[in-house]
Amino acid sequence: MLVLRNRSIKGIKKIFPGFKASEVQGVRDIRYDWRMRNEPIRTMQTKPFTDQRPGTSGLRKKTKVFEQPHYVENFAQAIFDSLKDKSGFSKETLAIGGDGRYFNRTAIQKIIRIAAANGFRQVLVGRSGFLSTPAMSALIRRRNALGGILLTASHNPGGADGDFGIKYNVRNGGPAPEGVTERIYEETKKIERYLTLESGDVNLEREGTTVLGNTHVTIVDPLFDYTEVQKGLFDFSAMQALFQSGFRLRFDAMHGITGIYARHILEELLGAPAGTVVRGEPLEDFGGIHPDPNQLHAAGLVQSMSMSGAPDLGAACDGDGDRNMILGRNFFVTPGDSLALIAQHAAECLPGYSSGLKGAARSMPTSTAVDRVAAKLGIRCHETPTGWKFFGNLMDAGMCTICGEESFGTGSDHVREKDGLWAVLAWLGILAVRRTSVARLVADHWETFGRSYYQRHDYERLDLKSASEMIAGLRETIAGLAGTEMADTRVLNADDFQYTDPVDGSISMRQGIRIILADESRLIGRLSGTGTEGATLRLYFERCRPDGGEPVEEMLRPLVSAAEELFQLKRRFHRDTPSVIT
Ligand code: VG1
Ligand code: CO
Repeated sequence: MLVLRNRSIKGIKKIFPGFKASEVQGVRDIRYDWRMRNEPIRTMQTKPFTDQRPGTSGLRKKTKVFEQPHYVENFAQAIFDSLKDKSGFSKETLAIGGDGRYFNRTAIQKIIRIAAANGFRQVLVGRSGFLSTPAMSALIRRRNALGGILLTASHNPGGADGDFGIKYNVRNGGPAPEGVTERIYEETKKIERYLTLESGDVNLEREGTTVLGNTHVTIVDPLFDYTEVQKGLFDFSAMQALFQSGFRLRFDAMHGITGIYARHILEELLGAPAGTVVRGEPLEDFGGIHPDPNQLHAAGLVQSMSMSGAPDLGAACDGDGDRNMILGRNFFVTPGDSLALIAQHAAECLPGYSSGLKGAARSMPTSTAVDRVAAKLGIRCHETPTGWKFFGNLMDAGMCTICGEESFGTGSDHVREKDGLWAVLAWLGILAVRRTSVARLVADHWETFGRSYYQRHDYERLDLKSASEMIAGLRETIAGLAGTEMADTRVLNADDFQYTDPVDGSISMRQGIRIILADESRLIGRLSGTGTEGATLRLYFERCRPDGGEPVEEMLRPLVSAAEELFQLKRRFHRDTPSVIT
């Protein structure tokens, strides 16, 4: 083992001519371990698994499925096989990390060996195998990596009996688009061998470089690149002043990966009092909860925001740190309103956006609140299918700065993933300038733009076959609904949403049953692409009104009854209440 301490980059280059400065960015001690450099490459025989088609966001299954021999290896090799052109990977960097859930470290060690055997020049791994999804995106972009492999099933529960997942992100830092995931799937169906090394494990706990075959495996600080990106967007001193003035935040990391980022940025850099971040240690099973930041799974936070003496702002993030929930005192901000409000105030309150927004975007089921803000700002608002991968092209082409989804996803073109902590920083930045309450800010927004009364109802663990048949049946008949009476008004248009990407012309069909009513209300139904048990039906309800003070349930009741009739959930599935309402 060779340890180079506090050397200048120039000094190291003299010793190792192939050395690249990006390898040690944010690293204090530059350590090199050469012991595994002569490991021979092994070709392992394998057989295809038939179930490795990625869904809305990567390959997600029960952990037990991933623990089968060769399962992770096949998928990793299939990713590399799908990417390989003649030049191979000898000039390329691959990033690896995950949300700290059970099986993360095992999967990471396997993937490191396969990446090394496939000839990557460099592999970057977050210390302890940690990288949040947005931090992965930042790392890929800043270190010019070919792509990144994320070990996470996001907001799904973890542990030996929970879920595991693998997502592949491409060079722009974003989730692989459908063309890429389909190519990976094709490779998984015909795979016969994978390449690996018989080396021991790389020490993931210590920053530094292990030379494995021809590959430099560098353990990096998972916080460094991400934090640098956030510093460039927000006025940290204004936020420090906000905390100094007595402003209080409660941030629930739900034992996911965001805890390490939130403690560093909120408590260490912005001076929020210790204890601001709760459930901050990443745990392999998230302490037994669903790390999903909504009113049901983060009920404790919701409750603490409704007690007397509650903090000014409440926030939570999911397992891999790309989702966020925003709460005021006794006040829930819908993800659609949060997106609209950030877009509304960004240029005036957040330095990274002071030159204005190039455009906005939302997924189809997301509320139209941001559309109204975009119209006022004179920018376009794009409507994409569900899944962050659809925003990447728009951002790369400079057509969109801020985007979001109703599923607690908000983000901007600073990376190519949704970014939970970014949304919290955006709210802090806005509140630091506006100096008012969350509830007041939202009420002002409704006064100016009107309100989208909005809810999503999820029906989980439905029989997969009948749910698929139901959607297929509706697809056939849906167009006939146009002109009929529904929910005290008339159906203006009913279809199965189809999207043509304005940048590359690719077409995505069958993206959700959509009914638009004459009063601009919307009723949408689609099957989830991230579940691991049976089918999950998601029903989305939106009703726009110029005033904001009505109870949501009452406002949406006619739409909910119309959906019950249309989807016949009672008759088909014997369900009369949803599993989760958000
Ligand atoms: C869900 C959400 C979608 C989100 C996706 C990944 O997909 O609806 O908006 O992009 O999860 O989020 P589906 O197909 O189950 O509706 V995450 O935080 O799991 O990366
Ligand atoms: Co997530």
